[in-house]
Amino acid sequence: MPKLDKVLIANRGEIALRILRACKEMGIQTVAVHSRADRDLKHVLLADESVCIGPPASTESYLNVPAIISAAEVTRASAVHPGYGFLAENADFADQVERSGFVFIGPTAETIRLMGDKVSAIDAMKKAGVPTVPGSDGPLTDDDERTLEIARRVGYPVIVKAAAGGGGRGMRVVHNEEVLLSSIEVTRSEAGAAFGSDVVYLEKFLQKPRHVEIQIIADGKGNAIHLGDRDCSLQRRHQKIIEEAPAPGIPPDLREQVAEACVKACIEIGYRGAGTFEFLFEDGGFYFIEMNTRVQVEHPVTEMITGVDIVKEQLRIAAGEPLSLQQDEVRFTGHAFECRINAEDPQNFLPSPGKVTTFHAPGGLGVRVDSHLYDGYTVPPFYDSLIAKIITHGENREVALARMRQALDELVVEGIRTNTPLHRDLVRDAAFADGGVSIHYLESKLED
Ligand code: MV4
Repeated sequence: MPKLDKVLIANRGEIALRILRACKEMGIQTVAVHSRADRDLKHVLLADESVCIGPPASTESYLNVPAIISAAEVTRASAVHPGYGFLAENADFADQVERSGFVFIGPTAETIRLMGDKVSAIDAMKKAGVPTVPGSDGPLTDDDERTLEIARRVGYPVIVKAAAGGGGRGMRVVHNEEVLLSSIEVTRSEAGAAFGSDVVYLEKFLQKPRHVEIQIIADGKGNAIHLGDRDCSLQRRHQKIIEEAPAPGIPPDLREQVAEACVKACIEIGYRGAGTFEFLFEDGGFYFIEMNTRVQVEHPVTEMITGVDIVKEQLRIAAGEPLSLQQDEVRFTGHAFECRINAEDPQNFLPSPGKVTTFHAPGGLGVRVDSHLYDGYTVPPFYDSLIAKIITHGENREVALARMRQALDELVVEGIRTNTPLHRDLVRDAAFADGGVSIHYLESKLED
């Protein structure tokens, strides 16, 4: 059984701090690796050891596999936590970490590869009884007559997606048969250039779905549980803005049934670690689209309604320990929201890096702030603009939302621009307050 006595945190910002806190609580030593632009990150200052792994550009630091493995070697770390983004879903990285004798805190490289290919992911889930979107059930071939037939059966509009894409990259909506074959060719060549694979597949295009996802944890030894669902529909250009748990207005029996199908799928594929099943939810039906094999930005809303520390579970699983609880011990309590505070111009959404002269975090009962900010910290221009997550919990959705209104009113970030004004507006939006807006709601609201 691998002993986790020292974890190298292969990430930055709020999630690196989140991982550090879980390690400290469990008595695990921490190694921070950071770029030259990130010497002043809060978790770097708090870590037991830190190693500078390269220049500011992420390609030469946080994506620099040899530099990260070397840092693990020189610090004699036992495991690597990838966080989210960067190398978190890179199967070759997971492979190299394990081949170098360290524990990769996540699923096996094989599982990451299976889920990275959306065609094989959908195939595996369908076989396990997870509901999927009607579609080509596999890659499109060069048999044009067959392709036209598939689209006719599915019904227009359809969406053509790159098997190696995901998260909104490499897809194209097709409204009629006249442009199907040419659209497939364009998607193919874009996919080939962007991902090195021109494999594409086709699905029915759902026009007004919600994005609902299910959190699972599994020990890789045949045990898996779900921690319920989240609604992440409020997004702009595939960037989530506000998430909540549970997803509002889903019938309890349906919620349970889909979550149980996800658990069964995890057991069937021997899943290890934390994972998320992404679904589109439309007209009372769930349709699996992708699986994420990492801890997600929005994991705190699930933690708030279950009391389960998902990062600690990841560390326990990596150490070969059992999950800390069984399914019948998971208690869902109340409702939680998360607002993602970005360092960006509230008018045009352009990044707004620079020195934070004042940072006052909100507080009070049911308020959690996951942020690496402090007075005098300079937000570098090289990375994504997430600077804080404001999370509120309450006994019901109304209380959690009222707490979020107050929390956002208390938040002060001076010296840089942030999207706080947008959040203050959204938490007072009537349709959002009703619950269950579609993935298109925010973008249409911003248009007028
Ligand atoms: C879809 C879809 C409609 N129908 N698939 C975008 C990100 C990627 N994870 C999958 N995406 C979509 N797939 C079918 N069959 C609409 C989207 C989509 C979307 C999904 C989730 C959250 C935000 C979105 C924004 C635009 C499109």
